[in-house]
Amino acid sequence: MDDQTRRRFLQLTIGTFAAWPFRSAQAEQSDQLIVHSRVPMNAEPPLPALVESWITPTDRFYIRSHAPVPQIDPKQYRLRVTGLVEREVSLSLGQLEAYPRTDVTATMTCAGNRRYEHSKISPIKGVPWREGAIGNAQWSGVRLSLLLKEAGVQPNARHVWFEGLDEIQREDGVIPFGASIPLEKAVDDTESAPGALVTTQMNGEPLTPDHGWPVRTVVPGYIGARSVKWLGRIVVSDRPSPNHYVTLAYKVVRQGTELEWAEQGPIYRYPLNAVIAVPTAQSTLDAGRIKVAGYALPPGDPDASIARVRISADGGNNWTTARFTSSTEPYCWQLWQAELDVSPATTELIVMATDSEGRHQPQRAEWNLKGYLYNARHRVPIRVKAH
Ligand SMILES: Nc1nc2c(c(=O)[nH]1)N[C@H]1C(S)=C(S)[C@@H](COP(=O)(O)O)O[C@H]1N2
Ligand SMILES: [Mo]
Repeated sequence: MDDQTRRRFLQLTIGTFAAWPFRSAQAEQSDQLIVHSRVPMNAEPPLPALVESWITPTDRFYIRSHAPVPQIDPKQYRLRVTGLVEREVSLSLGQLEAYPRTDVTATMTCAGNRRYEHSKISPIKGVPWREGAIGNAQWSGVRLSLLLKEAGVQPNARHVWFEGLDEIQREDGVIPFGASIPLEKAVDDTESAPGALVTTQMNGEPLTPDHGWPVRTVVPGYIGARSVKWLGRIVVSDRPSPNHYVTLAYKVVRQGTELEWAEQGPIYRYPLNAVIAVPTAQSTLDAGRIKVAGYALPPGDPDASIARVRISADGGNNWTTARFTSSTEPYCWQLWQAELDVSPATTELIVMATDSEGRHQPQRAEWNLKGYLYNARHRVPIRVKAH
């Protein structure tokens, strides 16, 4: 452990003991994770473990929850589809599972992934995510479009709201987590990816409590906040959800004036991103040829993919093209590796991804008040010893 890791570990351990009486089965799941808070659970995997496999094992998948996992009785559970529909639908778990199923592999990432780096520009409140608030899983469930067809959408419908069964304590009372997506996205199905999936399984197993058991939405291409866990209700509406996490949180604002909050729309898609996972920051390496590995995320745009990932060991003067070690699937990250030479003069590695539309990862990310969507070229400081 280096000093930074040790300090972090101590902080986290203290956090654990403070939350000890509330420790539950959820905690065991996080053995593989760096825990930012236990109640609610917020945790991410260390980077080298994250890029070991294209599909992220569930016990290495980041967890981002705003409140403790709600207690749900599977026998009493009903998923309701209501609002601007011809007929309200209310489904037990058994009824939901009887619908035709769709499998999709999709990457989920928190809008706050890499917030820690944003915070170095100017401090930001919120979970200090490193680069691990991202994972790629196989999700299985029922296409949202199928449930909407079943309910019959009225002509003036424009948005679909998702409401969780969790109870988030806020100054103005207790609210569930909520999200909404445009109706066009809800029905934007392709053969390989649904616009949105009402999911009951992750990586071939029932969802775990931390990841939304028994039912969550998964919205490929959108920030994680639009994939609502512990889903209780789907509401079809002529407007976006009035839930706090749509009307206020998850917006890119810089000053935070009331006018700015009102003017900015909710974030939906995530941007192009790439991160170096190996070597980790502050590593000491021998001079010569080294292996570099990481992930690259195409933007959550139905037509985009990753075209190129390049690494520089000299501040961006020379670039080495990485090779992909995973396949190209829509709305999925790609893992990559590169070999390059370093010398005692090398102080930093930089990655830059380019997408199929020719867009590069930016040199700098524009700071914003909540620290969302940080996607600047990832820079990893290293030390290189002479032979
Ligand atoms: N009900 C509910 N759904 C939620 C959240 C939550 O706190 N409550 N967090 C959201 C956020 S911000 C993210 S990034 C993803 C994280 O999903 P995961 O914990 O399965 O990784 O869930 C989203 N869905
Ligand atoms: Mo998130």
